[in-house]
Amino acid sequence: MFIDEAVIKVIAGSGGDGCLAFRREKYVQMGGPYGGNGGHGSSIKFKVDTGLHTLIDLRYMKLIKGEKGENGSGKNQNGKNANDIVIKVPQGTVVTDMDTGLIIADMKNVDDEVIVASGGRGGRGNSAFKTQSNPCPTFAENGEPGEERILKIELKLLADVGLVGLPSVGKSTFLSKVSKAKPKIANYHFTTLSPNLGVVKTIDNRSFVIADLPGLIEGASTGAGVGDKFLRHIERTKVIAHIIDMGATEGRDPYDDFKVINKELEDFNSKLIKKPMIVIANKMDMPNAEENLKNFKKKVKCDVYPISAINSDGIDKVLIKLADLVDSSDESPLYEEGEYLSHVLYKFERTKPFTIEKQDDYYIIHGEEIEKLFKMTKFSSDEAVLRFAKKLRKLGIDDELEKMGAREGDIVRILDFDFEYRK
Ligand SMILES: Nc1nc2c(ncn2[C@@H]2O[C@H](COP(=O)(O)OP(=O)(O)OP(=O)(O)O)[C@@H](O)[C@H]2O)c(=O)[nH]1
Ligand SMILES: [Mg+2]
Repeated sequence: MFIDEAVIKVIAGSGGDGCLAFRREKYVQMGGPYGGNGGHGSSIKFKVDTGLHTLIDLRYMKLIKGEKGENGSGKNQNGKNANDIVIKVPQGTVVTDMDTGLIIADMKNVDDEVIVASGGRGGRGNSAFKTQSNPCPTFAENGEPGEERILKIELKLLADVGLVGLPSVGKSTFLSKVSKAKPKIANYHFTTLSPNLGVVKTIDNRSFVIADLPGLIEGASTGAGVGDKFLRHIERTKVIAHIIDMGATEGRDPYDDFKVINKELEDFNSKLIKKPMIVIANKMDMPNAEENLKNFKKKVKCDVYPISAINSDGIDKVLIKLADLVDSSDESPLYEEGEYLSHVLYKFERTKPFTIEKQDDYYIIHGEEIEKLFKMTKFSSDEAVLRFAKKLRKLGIDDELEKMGAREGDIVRILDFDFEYRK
């Protein structure tokens, strides 16, 4: 199984801060709260794009960061939401949270779209906290932090293009020049004994997967040479690239080669020769190649691309054509039932809101929820501090501290903030 893989850190945008403001108008007696809410931070989404076939672009992205929502402002104006960030991924992509090892997205459908890190909600401005018993609150919230994750992104690769041809025509050489794959290359037959896959990127930034297959010979469809087991791979590729030794380095006629291979493909499965196919005329650096090509072209109808794989000549044009054919292929589904990497999806559950650790006279409070609450508190007034303290009590932190034997004056720490414990 060939798997393309990328690791990316994603940080969704935090919400905009709520605003703390008061009405100050000439003839309005009791000012009153006037601060608007912050906007939502950008979430990071993955969306299937059926035009993508590999993770090559994602491999270059190390960090994807969302934008912060706009802060609220006076006159009860709410901040704007930040736009979500949408990253396109190929169909069949599986996303795992590295910290927990759990799969958070399994994107097998053409229209799948998944939030992989949620943006924070906007903090509320002081207007939002107005109640009958507290008509003029003197506190507002900061925006909620965006989710942060390190993601492993995987895609099971199936070849889009299969390279076929007689032994030693240069299939592996071609693959080695168009991808990072390093197949064995040698001037004897059957150098390649099992398929090699490579990810190709065209000069116009498209990518697809190419498979270099063991050489075929006459009778391959009935078991000659390395046999027919690799012809099955070709059944599943969208496009066939047929490589021919136009230099005739082994003394054969290139057109005979062409016929031999086509016959094997047809005998194995008549659907194979109906697939989109191009002919790659390789070894054009050989002295008699031009002459051979001229004669060959007179006899065949399909597109012929002259190249010299060894010198990397003519390769860009071939790749563009292959990408066009892959893109326009309507063959689907490419995966057979049960072939995806996984189907088990996991939803994040709320973790324990806090834990308390005692170190000397310090009580250190950890926990995603409590840290979030801390970050969202603007310690701008006594009322804000009081409200935070009330929330700690509500979460059961006071009770827990008391159980652990905390006494008046002991220091309680959350993130980088210390405060005294009071009953
Ligand atoms: N002159 C010339 N030689 C080439 C070119 N491309 C490949 N060769 C040579 O042809 C021989 C066979 O190349 P491979 O890439 O191993 O051929 P293959 O089609 O993968 O062969 P099998 O794996 O045995 O089926 C090697 O000696 C290569 O150096 C080319 O463009 N010009
Ligand atoms: Mg080979």
